[in-house]
Amino acid sequence: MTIYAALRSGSVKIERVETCLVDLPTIRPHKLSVATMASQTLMIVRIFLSDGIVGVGEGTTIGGLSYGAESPEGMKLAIDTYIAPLLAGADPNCIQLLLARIAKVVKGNSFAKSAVETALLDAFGKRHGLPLSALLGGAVRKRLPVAWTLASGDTARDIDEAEDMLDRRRHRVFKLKIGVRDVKADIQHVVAIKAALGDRGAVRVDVNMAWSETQAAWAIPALADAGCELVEQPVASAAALARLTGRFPVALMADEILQGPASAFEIAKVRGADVFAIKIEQAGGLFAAQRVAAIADAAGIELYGGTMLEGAFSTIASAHLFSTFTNLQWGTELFGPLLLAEEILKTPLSYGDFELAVPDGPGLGIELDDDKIRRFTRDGLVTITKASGAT
Ligand code: MUC
Ligand code: MG
Repeated sequence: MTIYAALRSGSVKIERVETCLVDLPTIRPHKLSVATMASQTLMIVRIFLSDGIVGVGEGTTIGGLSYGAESPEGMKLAIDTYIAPLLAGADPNCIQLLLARIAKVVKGNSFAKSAVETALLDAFGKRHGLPLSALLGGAVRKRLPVAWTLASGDTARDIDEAEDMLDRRRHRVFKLKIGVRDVKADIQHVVAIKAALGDRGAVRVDVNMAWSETQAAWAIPALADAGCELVEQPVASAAALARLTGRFPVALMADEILQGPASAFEIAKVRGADVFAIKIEQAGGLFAAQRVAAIADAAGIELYGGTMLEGAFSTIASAHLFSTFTNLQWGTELFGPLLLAEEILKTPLSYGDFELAVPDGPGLGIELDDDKIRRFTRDGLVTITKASGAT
């Protein structure tokens, strides 16, 4: 008998797994150096248990395959074809055992795995009447500061948007997406926005790897002079980011190069960044993201709660995790649901006073609006009901 036999022994079983792709329009085009987004696709996974409980998880990326190696379509395929058959018939309480089983059979596919892990944790929390944060060790804060990304592609429009956010007390930290224009134009864009906002709004930039090392070395001092406080992933390579770190009076943050605990360890060994952007999907799930944060803490690297421009489910899964971090020096950017023009929850999330309230109900503590999801679902549901050899 293998260790996986325990997966068959519990009284509650996973009955079936459903996935769907939900296409939602954004409130305005969102312009990054890697893609311009007019819509966002959420890959929603639902795990149905024999006791009637349903766990929900989400996989999301940016611009199909423009940002990274996984697309929503690919996540759906990985779950339908390879992961769901490992879950069907198994005991949903054995989460670590299930994750180990999946890891053995499915290499990579971090985003798909994160969605499944979220759904398992949501179901577990619902059954035991505990919020997800409690399953991760317990919250140290109930509300999280949330930055907003200015990425309309137009300086004047970005300033108007920031003013509106300040007036409504929604956000006072602004991340500017740069790297599409030439470097001088990007610097002028940052200077103009910071000058308009003054001390009322903090300004950070995300270059999404668009610069060479020499462009970055030239631009970062000018950004610091303009009052920019953080530069996110200016260059593509970890080695170049490490060489740039510590040279300028501005913090440098790792995002794309941070692909789970092993990469976190490599970066931490050479103190190759001042800050880590923790993203649950990029890390390979909530537990892996927790390990990334532990490595950062041990290395004296500061933490930021990142987003893959996720919808409500991954946003709230991330919020539960970030609420447990003792150190969260740079706050979060969990604004993804606010970029979407359609509400998919029965009760919308609570943003206000520059923060997001972390729900305190069981599991994720949020409820999907099934009618809405049906309206925006792309190509129907896939249901896996048959157990395959998961022992
Ligand atoms: C990224 O690269 O950080 C986060 C905010 C945003 O606008 O894009 C994302 C991805
Ligand atoms: Mg980034």
